[in-house]
Amino acid sequence: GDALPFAAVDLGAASGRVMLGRAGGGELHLEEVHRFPNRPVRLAGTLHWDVLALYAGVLDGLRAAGQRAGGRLAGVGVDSWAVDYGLLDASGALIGNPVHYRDTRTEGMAAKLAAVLPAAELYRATGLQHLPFNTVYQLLAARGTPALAAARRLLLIPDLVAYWLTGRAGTELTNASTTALLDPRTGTFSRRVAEAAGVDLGLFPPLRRPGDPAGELLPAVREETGLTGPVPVRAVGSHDTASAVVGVPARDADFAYIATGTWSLAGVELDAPVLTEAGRAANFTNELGVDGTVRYLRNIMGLWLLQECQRTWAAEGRAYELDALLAEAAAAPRLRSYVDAGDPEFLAPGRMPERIAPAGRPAGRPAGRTAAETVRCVLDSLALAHRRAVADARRLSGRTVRVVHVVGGGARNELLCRLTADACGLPVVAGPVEAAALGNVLVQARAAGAIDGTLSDIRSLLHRTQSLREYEPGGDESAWEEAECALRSS
Ligand code: LFR
Repeated sequence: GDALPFAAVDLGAASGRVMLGRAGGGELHLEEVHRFPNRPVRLAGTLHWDVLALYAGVLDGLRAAGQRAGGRLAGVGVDSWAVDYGLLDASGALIGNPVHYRDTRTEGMAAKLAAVLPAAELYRATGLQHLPFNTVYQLLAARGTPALAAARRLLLIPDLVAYWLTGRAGTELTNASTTALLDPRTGTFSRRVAEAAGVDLGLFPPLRRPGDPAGELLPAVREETGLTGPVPVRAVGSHDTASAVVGVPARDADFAYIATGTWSLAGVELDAPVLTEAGRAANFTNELGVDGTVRYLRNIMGLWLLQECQRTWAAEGRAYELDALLAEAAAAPRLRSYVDAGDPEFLAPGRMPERIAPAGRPAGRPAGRTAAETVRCVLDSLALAHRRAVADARRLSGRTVRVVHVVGGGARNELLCRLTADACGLPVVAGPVEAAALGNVLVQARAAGAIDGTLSDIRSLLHRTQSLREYEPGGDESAWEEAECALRSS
């Protein structure tokens, strides 16, 4: 058939966007129709998401998408970062602003849960990498608060946005798998974990899978956005990383991926979870993907390190132009200093250049001083962490990896891609930058019948239609190996 227009709402930690994707008849085309900042707000000591500002951005974006598409859309899908949620009261109203996963309220919660459910058992039950902000720890921190007491429903962020658009509530599966309350083998909630954490599973509306219907735009929403006719909303991989992995333009099965943005999510796609103790020790996660797949990966701090440096410099009146900084960083010698880009020490916002410098002296090397040296330190550190995650993913899963796909915002960072190829000793295929939005559109398009096929057919379509860039590994891999050893023993 002909290509149909779908809107993909893709909310990232730094910005939200609404993309118009046209898919069908062998075609795939994506354009950005609206982008808006996502600015967290610290209020009364707690870091929040400004979720109504985000929702306003979504409405503006849907209006823009409708205008581009002649007033009619064949569907809407919503994805965002994972883990976080809003609470609704008995009338369906939002109770307070959702708390940001970088807030410190979860400090000490892992130990508290481990006292009733040992970490090894939690891992066997949920397969999730230990991250201090996993939903289960947030709910433990919220225990006994008036907000949680008044709550009748809990909606993960993309489900909350979809609820406002449609009036229908559901819990999308790929994102539910990031709560540390879901059993990845069965795709159902774990009563045992919920009981140990004192979580009322009744707060979660029924699970739905990517591709499932999720209602239609409410008449009031259509009016506000100028859209005509019924507009179906469909569940997609509502965890942005799940959509981004759909958007990997792989040609065969032997690939690793790194979904880059605020985070780097580096790993492989599997048919079944790997719940081994070795995987737990290596801090590998089993998140659920589209079509029954498992995203076996590690969370690495990602471009957050760079974004936060820039924010600090700008606040100090030294706003640098990113391209100039990157050019200077590219000319700097490699691996002069590096840090462990997986270290939770970098999780909280603030004073990032300072926090990066003191730790960046393994083996007695000097820390970066200029902004460009700091940037170089960050990118070398990310490449090192990518190398380690790809190697661990191979080792722990037994998967063959012949190529590394870098998708998301980092795919346009040439230095990062080149260093990643060098560090991994593997070719890197970079792009698409908007992999999450593409994955969102493609899952909708398939559910709507505009395209068909398996994930691998979808990926061939991506490979044919998207512009990609290849980086062959160069330089001496042993320098990376040495740095990795130095980091491990520091
Ligand atoms: C990336 C991401 C990661 C998740 C982190 C926090 O945008 O969704 O996958 O671990 O944000 O939600």
